[in-house]
Amino acid sequence: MTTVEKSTYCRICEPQCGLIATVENGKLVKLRADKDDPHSKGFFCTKGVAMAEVVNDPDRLLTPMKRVGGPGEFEPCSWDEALDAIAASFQRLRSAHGPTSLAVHEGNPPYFSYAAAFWGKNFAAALGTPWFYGVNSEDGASRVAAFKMLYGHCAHMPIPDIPRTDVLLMIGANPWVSKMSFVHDPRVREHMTGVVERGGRVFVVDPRETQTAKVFEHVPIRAGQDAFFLLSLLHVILGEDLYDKEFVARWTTGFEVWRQIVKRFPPEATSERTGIAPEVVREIARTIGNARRAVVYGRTGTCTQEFGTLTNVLQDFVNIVTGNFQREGGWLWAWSPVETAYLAEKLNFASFGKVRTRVDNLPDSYGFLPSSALATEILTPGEGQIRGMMMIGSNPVVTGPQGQKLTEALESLEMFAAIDLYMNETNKHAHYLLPATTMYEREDAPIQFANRYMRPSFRVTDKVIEPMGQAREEWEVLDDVCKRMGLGGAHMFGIERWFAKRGIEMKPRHMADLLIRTGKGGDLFGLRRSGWSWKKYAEKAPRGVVFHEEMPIGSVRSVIKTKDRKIPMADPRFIAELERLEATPVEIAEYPLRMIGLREMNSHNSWMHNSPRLMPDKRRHHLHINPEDAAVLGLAEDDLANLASEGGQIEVQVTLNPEMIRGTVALPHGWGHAGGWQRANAAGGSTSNFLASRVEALSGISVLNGIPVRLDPVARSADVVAAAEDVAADAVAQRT
Ligand SMILES: Nc1nc2c(c(=O)[nH]1)N[C@H]1C(S)=C(S)[C@@H](COP(=O)(O)OP(=O)(O)OC[C@H]3O[C@@H](n4cnc5c(=O)[nH]c(N)nc54)[C@H](O)[C@@H]3O)O[C@H]1N2
Ligand SMILES: Nc1nc2c(c(=O)[nH]1)N[C@H]1C(S)=C(S)[C@@H](COP(=O)(O)OP(=O)(O)OC[C@H]3O[C@@H](n4cnc5c(=O)[nH]c(N)nc54)[C@H](O)[C@@H]3O)O[C@H]1N2
Ligand code: SF4
Ligand SMILES: [Mo]
Repeated sequence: MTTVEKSTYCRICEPQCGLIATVENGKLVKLRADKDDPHSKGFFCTKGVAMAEVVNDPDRLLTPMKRVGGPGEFEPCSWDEALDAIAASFQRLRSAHGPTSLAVHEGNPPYFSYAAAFWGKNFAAALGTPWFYGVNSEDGASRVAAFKMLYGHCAHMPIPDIPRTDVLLMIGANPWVSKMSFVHDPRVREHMTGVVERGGRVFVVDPRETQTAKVFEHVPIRAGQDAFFLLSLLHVILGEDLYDKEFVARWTTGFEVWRQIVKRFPPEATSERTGIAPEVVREIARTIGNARRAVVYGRTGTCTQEFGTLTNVLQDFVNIVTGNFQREGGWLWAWSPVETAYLAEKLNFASFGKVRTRVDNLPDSYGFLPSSALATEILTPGEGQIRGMMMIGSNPVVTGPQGQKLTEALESLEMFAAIDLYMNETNKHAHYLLPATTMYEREDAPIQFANRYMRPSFRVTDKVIEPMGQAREEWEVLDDVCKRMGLGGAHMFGIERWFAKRGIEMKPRHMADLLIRTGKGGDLFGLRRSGWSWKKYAEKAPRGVVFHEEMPIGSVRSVIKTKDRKIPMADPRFIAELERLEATPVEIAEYPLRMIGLREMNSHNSWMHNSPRLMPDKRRHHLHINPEDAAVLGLAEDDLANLASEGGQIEVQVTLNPEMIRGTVALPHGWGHAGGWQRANAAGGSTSNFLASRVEALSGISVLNGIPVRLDPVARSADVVAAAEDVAADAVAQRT
């Protein structure tokens, strides 16, 4: 038996922890933390280690499959048969109805492969369709919209300089579980506790007393009311002259408009909506305003909500008016050894509103159209109706809104092909399933993420094992389909496709090496002796390089790319959203509770639930509810209840959780499986997003947090009801 250990890195979530893979006779048998990795220094999590179970999962898709019956009824077929059929059908649709009859949908996991991330986009360009969909609409679309409107660009995003800040206001993020997002650093816990150790403060604004909130100062807030909290924060900062007048005068326009607006929002006027006491708001505002260095950071909790864009804008306003902008300890545009953001900006990849959906007129964001538009676009006749689709590693029936309606649309497609590790709840409706390699069966480099490292780092990895079964990399499959369609290959530009037809082609590795060598850390093809190339990383620094322990800071001017090089604070779209916010009622009588999500340590969106390590037999899906709310409804631990919103209805099992603020319930997403993953299917649960039906029109983001819901116990025996009434009476007695 031959056993080898190989250094590689995890690409499940954003920290990209260094791991050691143990390979026995060509089989990946174990993954463990790598304490010698200079970037992660031994940090890892259970999901990273459990990935070995996914790689070897007997339920994994390892041969191409062809649909032979109803949804989920497939039989193995050859690659040639599958690719020929897909290419012929796409070609037929393209000739008969034009390229806009085709669409591509890319999920989150393939975005973690640099080749799949770029070639997905290339594929759509080669087909000639503008319909490139993705899950950014369930993730960061509103943040992208806010950045685009404020700074004129979004490919290069600001990150919080936590290692050097004195005050961190974290809103709607839970890095103790998520490990942080839109910023990469495995050591984020240390950076955050470091703030407090240096005598600073960390506030965590969240409707739930999360794992992160427990470690720092928790500020409970009613779901979806963050904009009001931020307006009051700005009221105090501006009213008490705690802002940076010089910065505001030099770099912004429209400040005066907001100075007037926020006067209307003293903390006393918003506390009923937010649930935050006025003195708490004042305390946070003064702490930020008086700090030498402070930063506000929000993530999915404030992105995927009814006023996602406005909330993101207001978060940034706090960073802007306090001058904590492109300076130490503030909101920073990271230095990067590889300038992917520059390229993305130049090629207009990271666009916002460049394309709009045909029927609902929703914008693309970061180049991705919103999943919520898919069903309508497939079902509505007319020019540009989607008839053929390529789906690359996504599961919008579970992870996007109104999945129960999407299935019908998917069944009506003339050609639906999907590249995935599994048959999931979405691609079970496909005509062809194509097996993808996992991250350990391909080379990689974090090219697409390089601009967001908290401590600028870079590395490459070779594949750790050969592709399992007949699995292929996404880019190869996409390229092959294009070739079979006579398009030359999956390339962005006509000239590249022209050369490809003549055998001269840019492969992912060529592109990667070009980006590496011409970036700030690159060897400029020999001109910079100390610089790096792919080969040099692989040979001289297989665990990677940390370029800077402390982030170098560029100029303010370099990151504001609006025409007049100022931040337009009074963009009419912000003002219109504020009006809409003020006109929105707090309570909807029929739906008295608000539902939010709950990202679990041992789940990763919808795709890791088949791992025995992550999904032991006893693990269950629960709706988390404050015990007092439960008592009032007559619900006890593990009771079943109907959970309904204006978008749908599901059955849930409740768990009483005092971490929940009253009036807000939390349901983990990604459950309710019915795919080809046996353990995941057996785990039960229900799909939270069947209840999600609203979309924020400004950015196209789905509203997944703060959804108005009602909860009703399912009919139960008289005994149980009587007992529940006693509990409710006790709870009421205790309160009065
Ligand atoms: N274990 C695990 N880790 C993951 C993932 C996973 O599925 N599992 N997914 C990865 C992905 S794809 C992403 S994008 C990142 C996301 O990274 P994060 O955004 O940090 O992840 P969440 O845990 O969803 O944090 C959102 C927080 O917002 C809170 N929240 C909900 N509604 C509101 C609200 O109205 N106001 C406020 N202020 N807070 C609210 C929630 O209670 C929650 O604590 O995580 C990544 N990491
Ligand atoms: N209610 C609610 N809904 C949410 C969220 C939330 O917080 N609350 N979070 C949202 C967020 S932030 C995100 S990013 C989305 C994710 O949404 P999606 O990307 O749609 O879902 P995932 O579960 O991440 O995985 C999709 C598919 O990718 C496959 N896959 C895994 N690895 C690979 C690979 O290497 N190659 C290929 N081709 N396929 C692979 C998996 O088998 C799975 O079928 O979910 C969103 N949905
Ligand atoms: S934290 Fe994320 S990147 Fe690190 S091991 Fe866990 S899943 Fe992988
Ligand atoms: Mo995400």
